[in-house]
Amino acid sequence: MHRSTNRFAAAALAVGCGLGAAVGLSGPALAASCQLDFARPSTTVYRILLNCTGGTPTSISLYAEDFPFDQFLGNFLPGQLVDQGTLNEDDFPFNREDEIHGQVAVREANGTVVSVRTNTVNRNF
Ligand SMILES: [Ca+2]
Ligand SMILES: [Ca+2]
Repeated sequence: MHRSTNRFAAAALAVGCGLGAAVGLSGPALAASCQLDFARPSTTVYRILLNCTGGTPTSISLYAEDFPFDQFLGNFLPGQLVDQGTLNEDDFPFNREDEIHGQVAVREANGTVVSVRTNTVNRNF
């Protein structure tokens, strides 16, 4: 009985150390960050513009901020076109300003992929 309890404690300790090491490696000074913006090549679509430091963006999940829950809009590639209607997330009953942010998968120089939240773009899409 004691033996299994100790084994569990050791496993928990190992997991705890692993998390600590991961946090240490991606500390504030080295953390990747991404700036989100949209270009409008035509009236019906927008192009996703991502400017990331600390790594290369590989994909982005877009979300619309809607209290109390964020609405998932879909997974996209950097530079991909998105329909205007998708980004116009507050369109009923009033067409209000829309709030879009992204969660980006960024590949760091050492090959590690981290998840980075972008700024929020407030615009009438
Ligand atoms: Ca909203
Ligand atoms: Ca809107």
